[in-house]
Amino acid sequence: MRSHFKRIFAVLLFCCLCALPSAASDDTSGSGYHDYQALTQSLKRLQAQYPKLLNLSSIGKSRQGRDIWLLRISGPQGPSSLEKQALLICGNLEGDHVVGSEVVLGIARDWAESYGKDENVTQILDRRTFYLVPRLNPDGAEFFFKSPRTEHPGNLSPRDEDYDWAVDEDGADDLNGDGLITMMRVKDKEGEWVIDEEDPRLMHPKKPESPLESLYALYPEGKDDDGDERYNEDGPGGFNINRNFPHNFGYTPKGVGVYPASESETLALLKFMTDYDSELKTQPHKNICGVLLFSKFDNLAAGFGIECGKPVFPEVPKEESVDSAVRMMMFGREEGPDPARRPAKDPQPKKTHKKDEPLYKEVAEKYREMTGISSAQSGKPFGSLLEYAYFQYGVPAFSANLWSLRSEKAPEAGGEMKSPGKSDAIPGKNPGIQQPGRLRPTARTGGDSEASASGWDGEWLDWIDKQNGGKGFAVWTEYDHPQLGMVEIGGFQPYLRVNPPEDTLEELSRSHAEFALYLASRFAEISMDAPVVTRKSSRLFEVKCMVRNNGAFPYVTAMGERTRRIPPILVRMNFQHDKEMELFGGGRRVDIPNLESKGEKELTWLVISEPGKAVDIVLRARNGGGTISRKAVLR
Ligand SMILES: [Ca+2]
Ligand SMILES: [Ca+2]
Ligand SMILES: [Ca+2]
Ligand SMILES: [Ca+2]
Repeated sequence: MRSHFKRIFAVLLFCCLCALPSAASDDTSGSGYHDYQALTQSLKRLQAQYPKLLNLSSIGKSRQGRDIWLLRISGPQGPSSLEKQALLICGNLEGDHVVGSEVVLGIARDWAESYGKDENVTQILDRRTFYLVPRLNPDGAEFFFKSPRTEHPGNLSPRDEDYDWAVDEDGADDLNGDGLITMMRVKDKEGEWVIDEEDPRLMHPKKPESPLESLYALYPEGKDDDGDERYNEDGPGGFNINRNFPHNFGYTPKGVGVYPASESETLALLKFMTDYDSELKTQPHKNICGVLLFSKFDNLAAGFGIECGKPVFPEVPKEESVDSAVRMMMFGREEGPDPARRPAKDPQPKKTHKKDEPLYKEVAEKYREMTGISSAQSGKPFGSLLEYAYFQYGVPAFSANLWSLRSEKAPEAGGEMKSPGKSDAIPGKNPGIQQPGRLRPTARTGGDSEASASGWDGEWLDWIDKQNGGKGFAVWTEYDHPQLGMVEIGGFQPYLRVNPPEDTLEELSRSHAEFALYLASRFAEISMDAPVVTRKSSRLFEVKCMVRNNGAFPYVTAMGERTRRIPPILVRMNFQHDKEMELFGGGRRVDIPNLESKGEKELTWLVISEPGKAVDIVLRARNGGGTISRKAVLR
């Protein structure tokens, strides 16, 4: 049967030769990855070059005092940037996901250069405001540019990750001096891993029949600095900002000093989204009608909608902490929770509201079409900005992970790609490297289930060998470890599986700039027709008015209706001569909580008045285009 299936294997859409994500702080080229200084320079230069279009400000400081930059982009035409409906775009929440900030920066550049030249860009920038936060976690991102290289998803708040009362006491060490923090494997009869028979670079979980002499233990590269028999269990920092938002937060009483928005970076963004300005007498950024993120989660190519993961605190119980570090190194992400630690009952919504599903589906389909990215790997989020933005802030929220192995159909022609995936080469249902007894987090859609359930490390090796000139895997080499004896050090190079080669960044930015424009153009557009007045008797007038949503999105998502954060569409009837006029039917103030796309609502009033007097009808739709006033003379 198997041979009848079309062969599926991992293909990277933007594959290029001999490329690795590499750090380039030189900004003159306009490409490559930017460290904090280079990013700051780039943003300032853009602002200086396009002062009418861009405004750069800092929404707060990171733990180490770096500015969290916000770039506001809006065309000078039309209403003020605070009145226009806005899309918030945010990247690099996870410290190691540097690609996110590069794409946000690339989008800003693209629009700045195209405004006034490209009609679509000009038109949408004149109608909308864009808030761009390229790097929400600037401290964590700096690790990408440091040697030795080690993936660091968190920020740099000092934390005791293993509850031994010492803080940041045991970080990784580059023992073999190759500038990379990789893995150590050591023969251990109590180990959980064996070397793959076909490809000795690969490790996979032991089987019941695996001989004891073949077993290995895996550790991240380093020494046990504090003698607690755990390796690199508590390095510098930090907390993953994309786990720190106040929805579906992974709270346990053990999380001393960590609570939703405990981190300054998280709080800076939340404040920006929700703050009240006493001078303006409003929440100035209430005009945010949608959120687009670049993070490790994906609900655009990997599926659609949002399904929350089970919240688990990033720390794990003592006995598991080495495993967890290994898991992070091998899989680049945290694993699912232990069922025993699951909270008993949780009132928070965890799934896309049924009524919002078509919206998510439509956007995801358009994303695939516009970017050419048709599948992605994604775990399920918890405590993420994606969840907060939709489940609490109430706006449509999307996240693209930009770079992961994708399971695509092999091209029919072009022999280069035609090698079988590793899943065929290794016997067993779940080949590759895996946490014993657990499946890797996989994409919910986009790829056949078998490929999704199999270990991806073999696929990554395949990519390295065939598409990346063999670069990206540090070959296992012997090392005499002071505590463990003879070990081998090797494994995937840090960041390889998180950030793409730098020559893909331009195309990623271009396609995502286009997608962001599309997304912003979908927002609700509330309009009000001219009122129709009918004289019912000598002093009785009927006033009718039609309110419409001409946009592609509803005024409020179904989730937004539930959270009630977004104010309803308000319609007020004002008399020009209060003393001589009286409202006989209808309300002085009418609230319209929601209007579907292409939806309409007719409002009717009955007014007792002398003929010739006038009424004003004022509509205010904060998330639908602002204020509209209509006058009607009663005759
Ligand atoms: Ca500690
Ligand atoms: Ca320790
Ligand atoms: Ca090393
Ligand atoms: Ca230790």
